Amino acid sequence: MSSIEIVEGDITKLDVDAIVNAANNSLLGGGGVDGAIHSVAGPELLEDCRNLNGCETGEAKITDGYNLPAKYIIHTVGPVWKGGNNKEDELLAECYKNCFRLTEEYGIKTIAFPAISTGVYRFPVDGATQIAVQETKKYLKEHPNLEKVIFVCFNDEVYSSYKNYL
Ligand code: AR6
Repeated sequence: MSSIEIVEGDITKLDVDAIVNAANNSLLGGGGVDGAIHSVAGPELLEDCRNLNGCETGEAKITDGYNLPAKYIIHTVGPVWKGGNNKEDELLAECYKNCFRLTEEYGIKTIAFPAISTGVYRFPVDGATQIAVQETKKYLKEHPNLEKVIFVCFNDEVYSSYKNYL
C-alpha cells in the first residue's frame, strides 16, 4: 500500500529517493526552494543543469542529488499565476504527472514535493494543493509500486491546506 504524508520543514533534509525542485525555465537556479536545493546540493548540480537546456513549464527533468540525502532531484517548472485563465491548473497538473512518470523510469519509491508554484509564482495555495492531491491519488491508484509521496510544507497555510484535502 502506498502512503501520502504531509510534513513541515525543509525539503533538502529529507532522506528519500527523490525530491522535487520548483525550478524556472532556465534550470539555472533561483530563490525559494530552488535556491535552497542548489545551495545544499553544491556546485556540481549547476554544472549538470547547464547541460539540460532548460525545461518547459509543466515538464520535468532529473539529475543526481549530489550532496543532498536524496538520491535524485526532479526539476519541474510550475506555471506563473496570471489570474487562472492561462492554463495554470492544467500546467500544474502536468508538473505532477511528469514527475511521477520519472519515478517509474528511475525506480524511485519515495518522493517529496514542495508546494510547486505557490511561492514566487503566486499560485493560490488551496488550488495548488488540491491539484497536487488529486494527481497523486490518481497516480497511486494505478501505480501502487510507488511507496511514499510526501508533501513538504514550508509554511502553515500550505500545511493546513494539505490537511484539509487529505
Ligand atoms: N523546503 C520546502 N519548501 C520550501 C523551501 C524548502 N527549503 N523553501 C521554500 N519552500 P518557490 P515557485 C516553499 O517560490 O512558486 C524560484 O526562484 C515555499 O514556501 O520556491 O514554484 C525558482 O527559480 C512555497 O510554498 O517556487 C523560480 O524562479 C513553495 O516552496 C520560482 O522561484 C514554492 O515556492 C518558482 O516559484
